[in-house]
Amino acid sequence: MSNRLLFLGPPGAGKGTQAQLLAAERDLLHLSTGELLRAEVEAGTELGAEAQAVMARGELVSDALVLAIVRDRLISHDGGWLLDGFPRNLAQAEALSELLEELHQPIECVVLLQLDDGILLQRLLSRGRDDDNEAVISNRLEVYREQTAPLIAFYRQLGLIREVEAEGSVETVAKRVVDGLG
Ligand code: B4P
Repeated sequence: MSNRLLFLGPPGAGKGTQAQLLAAERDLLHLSTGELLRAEVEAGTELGAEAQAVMARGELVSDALVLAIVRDRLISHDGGWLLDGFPRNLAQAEALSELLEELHQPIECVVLLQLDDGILLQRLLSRGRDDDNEAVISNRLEVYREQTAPLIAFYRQLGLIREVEAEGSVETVAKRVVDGLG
């Protein structure tokens, strides 16, 4: 059973939704960089102020900032984990590999959620978070294609990718995720 997992996929594919379910079922630490950044914004910290404007444009927050957050959480945690929305570019993926080598905790599986742009757009528009308007979503999709999608080849080459079709109900997708993990 895989206890060290990444969830990868475009914005709105349901990474957060599925990661939360699986983490609860397997008692894993669920680390969502998006959630952690939104919590910093909410708490009005200096870090949150820095992240807020970047997130509102649909761009990626600085690697150094996100890495510091993840590093802190992983170093102080004993047990399995599930990373959701991180890494989001090659620099983050390489930094994560170094950190995990240091911790002797290699990734066991990368779940890739795949979904058509049309459905992504519908899901995000109906969620209606601050960064869920059409212009910002289209920028987030572009950032995904340019910066995050290259991670698919990066992890495929390591034999870690499990592709999951993310269309259908939350329960249907959850079952596919579990089946994909074997
Ligand atoms: P995230 O918080 O990661 O959000 P997301 O990619 O937009 O959504 P996700 O795929 O998790 O979809 P969800 O389950 O919520 O990122 C937000 C921002 O934070 C980024 O743009 C960036 O600025 C910043 N950020 C985060 N991580 C970063 C990093 N590592 N480096 C730099 N910047 C970073 O689902 C979406 C909606 O669909 C929900 O309303 C949900 O209820 C619904 N849904 C889910 N599954 C469904 C299903 N099967 N059927 C119908 N609806 C479904």
